[in-house]
Amino acid sequence: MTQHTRRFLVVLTITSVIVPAASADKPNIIVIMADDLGYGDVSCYGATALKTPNIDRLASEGLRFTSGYCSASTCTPTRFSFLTGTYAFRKKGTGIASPNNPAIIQPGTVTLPSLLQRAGYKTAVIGKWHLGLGGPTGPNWNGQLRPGPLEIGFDHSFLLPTTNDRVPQVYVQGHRVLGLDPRDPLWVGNRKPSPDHPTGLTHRDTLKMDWSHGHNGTIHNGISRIGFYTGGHAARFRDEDLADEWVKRSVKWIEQNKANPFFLFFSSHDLHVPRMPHERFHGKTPLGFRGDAIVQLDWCVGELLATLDRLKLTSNTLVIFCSDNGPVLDDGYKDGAVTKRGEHRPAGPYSGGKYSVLEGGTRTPLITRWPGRIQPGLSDQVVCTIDFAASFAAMTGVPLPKDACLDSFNVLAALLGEPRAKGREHLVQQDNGRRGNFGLRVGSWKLQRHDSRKKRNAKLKLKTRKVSRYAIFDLANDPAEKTNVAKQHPEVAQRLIKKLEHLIRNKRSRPANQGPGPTR
Ligand code: NG6
Ligand code: CA
Repeated sequence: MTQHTRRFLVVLTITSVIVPAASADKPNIIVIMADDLGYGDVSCYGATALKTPNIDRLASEGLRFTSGYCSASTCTPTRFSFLTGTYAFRKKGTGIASPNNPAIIQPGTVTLPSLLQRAGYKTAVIGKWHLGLGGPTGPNWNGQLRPGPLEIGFDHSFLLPTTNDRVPQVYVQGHRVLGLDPRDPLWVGNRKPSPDHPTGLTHRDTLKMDWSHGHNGTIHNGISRIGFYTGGHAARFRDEDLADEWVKRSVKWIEQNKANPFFLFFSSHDLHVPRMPHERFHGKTPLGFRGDAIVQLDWCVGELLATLDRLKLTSNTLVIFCSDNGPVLDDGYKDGAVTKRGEHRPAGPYSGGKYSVLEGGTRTPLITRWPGRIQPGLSDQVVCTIDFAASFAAMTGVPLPKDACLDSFNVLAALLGEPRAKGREHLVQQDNGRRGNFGLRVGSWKLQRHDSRKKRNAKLKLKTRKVSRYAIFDLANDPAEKTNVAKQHPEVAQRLIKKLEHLIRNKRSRPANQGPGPTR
């Protein structure tokens, strides 16, 4: 051993003694996940038709990623991957969840919140769930709604069970529908419960917001939904009050848990349909309710940041802002999103959006802020919401079990913007997971794989485009994925195809022997 190495080892030992598992390694964590928010939908990512001062504040005080991703271009698979650290396409039944969907993540699964519980965190999810509730027969709406978030690592949950365009419009607190009167039981189903049950088809002229496709089942609050329900009247909420309620509940929970390290998953419903923000936001943008819902989302971010300031938690809290999939304009209601779009580009420079494996489907705003620890700036490293599990486990010193979080990479250094830190080398992007469409990003290359099962597509009445099964794009010169360059770069195409097929078939992409410390 040279003198130099010896000295280095001594320094290393002393340092590890002097710097214990410091509280700085267990900051509070708030993940704010927007719903259907596109890359170009907020002003710090280039939107000019509206202003998002609070999200912009996060960006100016933190690190704004230009290659921040969610793993799927619909909600349920992204949320599944975010919580389990495993690609949703590996597990059946992870497509968009229906109103009576049983719990998708089974008790005993290692999840992001269960890892943080092991690190001593108090954990909560407040907002949209959309990952199913209850055992194999589905949710028992009038009884105990378990398993659910409390069985997979959350200490506290206050939920909208699915999405608000699906029935029912009630809150689920812990294992119960909040405020349910047992004399008026809640029934939820996918068939009209009686011939005279009013729906968006039979009572279309009474609606305060008309539907454009689907969404013509039971009417509540002047809006018809996907599916049917009766009863539970005392428990029903108004769409306009969702954001206020979740902010109120979150502030209270933060106040109650400020003495511990805490993890809050603030799962906004904005800007998913039906876009019905609180009346005070109506008309705040020229973009109609879709824009107004973005302003409401920004308000929520502002309230959470103000709460951290007020409780003096700002410097010890890592805040991450992200989205669950890319943008969509008409997602089933005539809410003005299409007619009032003007020059606004919801996906920024990218093509595609929600439901698509083009960049617009999964490349979304992603910002990390931790004052004093994260240097404000811009990062072009590839990071994904699926990586939070392995990254937070590494940050808080919790070992990652070998057979858990199969596709979650420890990109903590990149999330914190450490010098020369690297993000992912590769990322698989999926749509809703049923049609076999995938994207693969490796460096500035992008591979698209399109399902060739035309018959099945026809059955689903999906518009079939004439596309080749595989196409490659050079994102550095062609961010909009307009020109397939597979012919010019056959060897790259082959390499990417091999890589994607391997990543799909191999059942995991995180090496089983990944030790602590940053790995790609
Ligand atoms: C689709 C719905 C869409 C939306 C989506 C889920 C129709 C025609 N479309 O099936 O409106 O609810 O599911 O969105 O019903 S997500 O963001 O929660 O994945
Ligand atoms: Ca969504």
